Amino acid sequence: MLTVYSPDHQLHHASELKDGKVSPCFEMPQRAEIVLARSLQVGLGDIVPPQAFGPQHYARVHSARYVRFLQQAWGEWQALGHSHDALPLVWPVRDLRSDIEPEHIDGKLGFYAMDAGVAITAGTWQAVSSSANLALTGASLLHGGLHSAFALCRPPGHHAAAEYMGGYCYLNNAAIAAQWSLDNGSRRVAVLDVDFHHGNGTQSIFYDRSDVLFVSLHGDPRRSYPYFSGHRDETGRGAGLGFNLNYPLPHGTAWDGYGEALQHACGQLRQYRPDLLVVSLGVDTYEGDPISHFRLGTGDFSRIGAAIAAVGVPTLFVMEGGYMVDEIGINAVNVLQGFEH
Ligand code: Q9C
Ligand code: ZN
Repeated sequence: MLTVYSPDHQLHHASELKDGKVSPCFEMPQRAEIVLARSLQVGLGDIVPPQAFGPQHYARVHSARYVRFLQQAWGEWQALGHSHDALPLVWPVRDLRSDIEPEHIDGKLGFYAMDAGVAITAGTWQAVSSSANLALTGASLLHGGLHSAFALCRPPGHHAAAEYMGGYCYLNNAAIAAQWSLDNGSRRVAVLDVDFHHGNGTQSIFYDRSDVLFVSLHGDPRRSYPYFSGHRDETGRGAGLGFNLNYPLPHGTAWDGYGEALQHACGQLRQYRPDLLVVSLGVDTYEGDPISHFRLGTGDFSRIGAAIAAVGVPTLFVMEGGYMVDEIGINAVNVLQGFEH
């Protein structure tokens, strides 16, 4: 399988708050480098660079002002004399006003964020736009006739919605690729999200639509991030009713429970008969993951790939989470090899 990769991701290496201290994000540059190294080691296939797409493609699923904010935030932050990461720290929850975009960067950061896990740094825009371009390049390669491709995206994307970032995600790479495919002749696209965390951003972007089926397996939001979405009763709205399927799974889920839910999910995907399947590929379902609590073993990732292959449609894999850095390469590439065999 072909891998789309760019070293630009290294320009984003941010900090987050952990245990009352500022420390490097779990979402760190080594993640993508280790996946790339594993892809090369097993001879997965060619490594190709992204084509230059632009903000107009991101604005098909994000608002234009949000894309502009991402592009300009570091400059605004720097203009105030700051040199360390820009972190959102205030949010318009419940009855606070969210109809007026603040002018001050501190206000804008909170306005366009769902949590504090999305620092903006000097290289963030370059890294996130490049990450989106990897997914877009993958979509265009499949449009050209390839049966599968792997976009080694970093930063990840599935927590980012039309107008907010969150959970290490800025631009929703999977959603941008799905939309590009619809804009270029696909009639139905499905997104299967196997990251440990619910893909709230992707769900939100396509919630009212029947041309994108969103299916997600994840830790039950009663105990797991993002806490405020991912319940089973979120099934879509209006024309989108029935085109959003959540499989919240209990703490400690291992292959028995996971495989059963995945089989069911893949049955739904097959019935939908999409022209393209986009897989939000997180491997933070691994038993050794430092911030998640499923118990999948390394071999189980090959089974995920085989189950996805059985859906039988052109498939674009888009990298999302996975924080056990030592094993992230083996686990991610096992999915891709499981798909191919
Ligand atoms: N103590 C993705 O997997 N919360 N994002 C971390 C750590 C945020 C995960 C808390 C988790 C976001 C793409
Ligand atoms: Zn995750």
